[in-house]
Amino acid sequence: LLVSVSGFALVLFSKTSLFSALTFIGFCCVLLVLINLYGQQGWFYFRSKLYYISLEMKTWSEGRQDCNNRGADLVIINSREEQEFTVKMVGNSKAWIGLTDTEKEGEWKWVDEPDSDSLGFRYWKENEPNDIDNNEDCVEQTNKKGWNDNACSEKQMWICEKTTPTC
Ligand SMILES: [Ca+2]
Ligand SMILES: [Ca+2]
Ligand SMILES: [Ca+2]
Ligand SMILES: [Ca+2]
Repeated sequence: LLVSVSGFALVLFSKTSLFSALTFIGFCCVLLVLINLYGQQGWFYFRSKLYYISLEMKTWSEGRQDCNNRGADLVIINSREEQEFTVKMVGNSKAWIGLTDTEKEGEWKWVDEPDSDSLGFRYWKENEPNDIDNNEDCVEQTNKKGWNDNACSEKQMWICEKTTPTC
C-alpha cells in the first residue's frame, strides 16, 4: 500500500518540488499508522509494543496459536518494566507467557529463542520453577511475586505481544 501511495505521490508531485512529494508521503505514512493503531482494539500500548490479554482460558499451545492468529506471539519479558507492566495486566489472575522448557527439562526458552535469551532475564516466584510431577514446562505470569512453571495443558488466560505498525 505504501509503495502505491508513494508512486501516486511521485506522479502527482513530479511537476512540483521533491520536497512537496516527500511531505505528502510523510503525511500519508503518519495517517496509515494512526488508522492501523486505531484498528488495534483490545490491545494496550506500552513502550512501542502492543499487548493483548485474553478473556478466555486455554492451554499454553492454544494460547500461543491465538496470538499467532492475531499477528503476534506470547509475550517475551525483556525488562523489569515489561515485567511490571504485564503483572498489572494480569491483576489477581494469571496468564501464560512465551517461556517454556518443553524441549529440554530445565532449559528455559523464549518463543523467539535464541534472540531474547541473550538477556537472560528471569523473574521466578520464590521456590519456582519446581516442575511438579515432572510435568510443568510452561510459564505463567502470576502476580507481583513473579513467574510459575505450570502444566502446559492447564487452561489459563494468556498475553500476546507484537510490535506497533511502522511505515
Ligand atoms: Ca517483550
Ligand atoms: Ca518436562
Ligand atoms: Ca519443566
Ligand atoms: Ca511450578
